[in-house]
Amino acid sequence: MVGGRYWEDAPIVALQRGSGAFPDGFLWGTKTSAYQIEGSVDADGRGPSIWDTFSHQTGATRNGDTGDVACDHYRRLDDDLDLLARLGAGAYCFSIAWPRIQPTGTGPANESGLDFYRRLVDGLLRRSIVPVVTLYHWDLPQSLEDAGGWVSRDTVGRFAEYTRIVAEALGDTVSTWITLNEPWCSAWLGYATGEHAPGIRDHGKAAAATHHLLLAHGAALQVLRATIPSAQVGIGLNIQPIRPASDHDDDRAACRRVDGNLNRLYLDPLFKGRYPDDMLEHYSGHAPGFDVVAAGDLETISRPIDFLGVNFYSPTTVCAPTRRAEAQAAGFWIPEPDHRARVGDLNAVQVLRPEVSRTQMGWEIEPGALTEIMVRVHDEYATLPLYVTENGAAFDDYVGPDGEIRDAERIGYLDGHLRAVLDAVGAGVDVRGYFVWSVLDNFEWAHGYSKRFGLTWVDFPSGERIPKASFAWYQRTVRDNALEP
Ligand code: GCO
Repeated sequence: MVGGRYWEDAPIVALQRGSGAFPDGFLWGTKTSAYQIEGSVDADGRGPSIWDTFSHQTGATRNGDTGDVACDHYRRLDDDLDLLARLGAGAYCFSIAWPRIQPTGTGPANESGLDFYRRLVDGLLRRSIVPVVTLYHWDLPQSLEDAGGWVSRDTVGRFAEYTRIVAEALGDTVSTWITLNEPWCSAWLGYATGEHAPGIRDHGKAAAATHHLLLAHGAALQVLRATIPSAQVGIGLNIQPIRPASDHDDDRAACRRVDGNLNRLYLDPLFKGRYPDDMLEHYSGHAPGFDVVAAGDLETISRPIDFLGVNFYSPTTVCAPTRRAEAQAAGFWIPEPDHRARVGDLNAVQVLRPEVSRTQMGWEIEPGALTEIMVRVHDEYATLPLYVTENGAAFDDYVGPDGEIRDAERIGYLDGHLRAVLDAVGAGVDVRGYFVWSVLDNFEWAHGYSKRFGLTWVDFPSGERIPKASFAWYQRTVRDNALEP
């Protein structure tokens, strides 16, 4: 809308606010991932992953930080399990490090690697916490990357093999499985922008990686169905509303491209069994791109899943690169250097609304956008159960002179997004649970240890854990199955 501010005229998802009470049986949880917390990267036969290699490259991460030690969770497992028990949330989602199970990504299982996860699962069950397993949260064995990584179709077969090993080892005790966490990040941050491991910058490879990741999801789903017939299986996607900075055709076209890359490129194959035509066309000039798609693949990818995991942090607004001046004149802020890397090759520029608060990551805080994306999945794709499998925020936390961490901003963020979940439930979306990212401050990928997302402060040099104010707040929320008024 030329001359106006898009968001002033934007439709607001205004639904009846209820009592703050959640449905009976609502699953409360927290989530972590292996490389971000475990450390002990050489212990008990673990092989190197692409994140070990990448984080040790000069300039790849903030401050040169690596996951070598991280939260030292591998060695502090029992204490962390006690911390989870103290929190009182009924579920905990963690990921399995593939290079602990198969150090080179193929061959027989490394039993001592499996033992760690057996101990973790047993420890959770003894504390009456439901384990939710993510099979892949970005730590591909380095040997597989050396053989082509997700650009190679062979990795799909390797992932199915790994899934079978884990399913056979944990199938008796784990019933909820997430095949992949955020395949968009693996493909586009890993192979297109190079911000993440393996640090490659090639859009054709990122497109091929997208397909192979989705195919790996489909292959793992088949293995899980065959090995654990009663398993509940889903995938975790980082989906979010994308808005145009104005009604101008060029901004709308930019918005559609970003939405295609981030949302439809994953939702369409999973739920409709096809890739969006505009995206196939967009990447047609890039090799190998979607030329890697073979007959039958989309049937494998679109086999029914039991739930969708929604990882949500923020919505995104974009304009066309030719319309930066108009966007600025309309009041948007365009960070310099802009965030174009995030939406590389899409001919779009991310813009920010100056009056909307942001987290320490620079991500706009708009809880209603979570309602919006869940309603969209429900209306446009499928009515299957949804879990918010990640939601949370990094803020500039610090330990006060009295030893307390008063992270009121995080409590506000979580409270707002949980109300957005209730709005989605009120709108008829079957939301079954919510997982906070994260229970501990941890290794935030390329940002190293500079971004703290935890309900618990981690003093990285000593490993000491100090629950923040948000920890106590989440304890109460979980206990009451309701938000405070
Ligand atoms: C992601 C990952 C997590 C992050 C979290 C905060 O979404 O990037 O799943 O590993 O740490 O989302 O950025």
